[in-house]
Amino acid sequence: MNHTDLEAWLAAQQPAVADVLRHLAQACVKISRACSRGAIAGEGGQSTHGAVGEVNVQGENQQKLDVYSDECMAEALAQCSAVAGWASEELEHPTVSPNHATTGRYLAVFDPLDGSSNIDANISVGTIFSVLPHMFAGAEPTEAAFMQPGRRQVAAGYALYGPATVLVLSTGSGIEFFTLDPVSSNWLHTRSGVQIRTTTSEFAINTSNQRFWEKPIQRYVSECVAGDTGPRARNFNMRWVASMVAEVHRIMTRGGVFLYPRDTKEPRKPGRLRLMYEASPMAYLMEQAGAKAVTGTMDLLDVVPDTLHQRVPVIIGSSDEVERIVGYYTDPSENVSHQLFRHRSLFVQPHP
Ligand code: FDP
Repeated sequence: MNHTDLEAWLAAQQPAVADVLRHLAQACVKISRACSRGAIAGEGGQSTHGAVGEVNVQGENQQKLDVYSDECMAEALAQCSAVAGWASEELEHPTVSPNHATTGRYLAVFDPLDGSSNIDANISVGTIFSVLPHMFAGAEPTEAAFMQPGRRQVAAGYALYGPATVLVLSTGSGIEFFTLDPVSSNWLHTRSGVQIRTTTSEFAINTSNQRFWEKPIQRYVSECVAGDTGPRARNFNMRWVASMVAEVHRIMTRGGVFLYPRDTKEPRKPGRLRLMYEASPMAYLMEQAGAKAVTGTMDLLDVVPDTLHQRVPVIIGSSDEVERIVGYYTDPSENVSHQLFRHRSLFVQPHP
């Protein structure tokens, strides 16, 4: 079967946005190569496998591949004239482009290697990215320039480094899949206009946190687990890869719902996942595929960030299930203290 490639698709996009995506895709090829080489990755005796032995800005153990992936992304974006600056999960503050800070019209935000705590186990990981307009183009971007809700994204995507490397992109007109040809390093266009089915019998959540969940989530999951003996009157299946990109890609291909809700495990944190480079880009892609993405009490794309590394509750996937969960949040009998837990409240602390 003959496939067109990424360049052919980019040629039909807005040229500056296309240029940002081209550079991001090039970085993902390098990261993919390093991931696929596992313990033998690295050059000149410098392995890129294993832990760095330090914690990053998130308070998480940094892997050498996190650092390498971050470098690949920064190197690619520094060469892109459309990008004025970028922010990474791995760095506390944004980076101003060395050459294009006052000319670039866009900002990029990314998690260079999501799910990296899985890398030693050879489980799929990925890169997630978001492209925002630079609202003050002409001036060097400050941290404030990045504080935009996900609704403003002009493009978003992820690369999944699994058995095959897949790139999923949207510029606001639907979802495209590209598959990396490891021989030619070319991204081949493998699916267009992907839509997520509205119904599903598959959910993904880390049930070891069950005792910390809010009541609507307790209700939703217990009803799924009760299966055909409970109020849903049908059986559900559960999946948990513990690698968000892999979970989202499963939902893209066969439907499902993914939940990392607010919990009381660490009350200072309003969720586990980060808004700007995990939740927002994935929410944008979900909506582009006809699915839904919420915190429980509002659409994820409407959350206005307070800080770069802000965390947020995430409930995304097949629309029938997400709407049902939202219904549980609005049901007065569930007694959720929405007002105490708004996104811009005393209970929301900056990272970690
Ligand atoms: P990781 O820390 O390995 O980068 O980004 C956070 C994340 O992975 C997600 O990819 C994943 O869905 C989640 O954490 C896994 O959380 P648990 O450890 O609670 O399973």
